[in-house]
Amino acid sequence: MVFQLPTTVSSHHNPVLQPNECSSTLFQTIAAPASVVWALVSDFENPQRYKPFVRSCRIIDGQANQVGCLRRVDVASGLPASHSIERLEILDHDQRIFGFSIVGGDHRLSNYRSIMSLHPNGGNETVVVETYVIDAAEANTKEETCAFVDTIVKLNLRTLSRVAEDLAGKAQQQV
Ligand code: A8S
Repeated sequence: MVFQLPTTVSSHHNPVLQPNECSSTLFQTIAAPASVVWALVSDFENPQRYKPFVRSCRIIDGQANQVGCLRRVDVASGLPASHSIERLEILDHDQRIFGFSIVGGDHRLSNYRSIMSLHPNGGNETVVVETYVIDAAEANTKEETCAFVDTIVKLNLRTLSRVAEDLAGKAQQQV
C-alpha cells in the first residue's frame, strides 16, 4: 500500500535525531472508522483498553486528558519493569494527533516519546501511524533498543486494531 502522509502531520513522523537516539515508524491499517480508533487512542487515562501489557493506570498529576497531566501505568508481571510515569504531550482532536512521553518509572527506557496520527482511508478504514524516539539504552545498541520497543508497539497496534474493529462491528449491529 502506498500511503501519503498529509504535510501537516509529516513533521511529527520525521524527527530530527541526536546521535544517541533511535527512532522507528510503524503503520497499522484498521477496518474501523477513525472516530472509533480515536476514542481509544485519545483516552489517556485508559491505555489498558488496547495495550495488552498494561494492568492498570491512574492520573497522578493534573487533569485527565489535559496536556501536561501525568499517568502512572502499572504493567504485567514478567516484564523487565513494573511501572512507568507518562506525560500527555499532544492531544489534537481535529487532526487526530496524540503524543506522550515517558518521564519516570523503574524501566530502562530513557527519553521515550511517541506520536500517533490517525488517517481516514476511505469509508470505514483508518491508517494509524506511530513514530517513537528513544535514547539507546546504556548497555545496548540502538538496534537492540529499537527491536525491544518495536515489539511492544507492534503488539499495541495490533491489539488496537482488534479492539477497534470489534467495537465498530458491535456498533454496526445496533443500527
Ligand atoms: C507504549 C510503549 C512502550 C511501553 C513500554 C514502549 C512499557 O510499558 C513496557 C515494558 C517496559 O519495559 C517499559 O506505548 C514500559 O506503552 C510494556 C513499562 C514503559
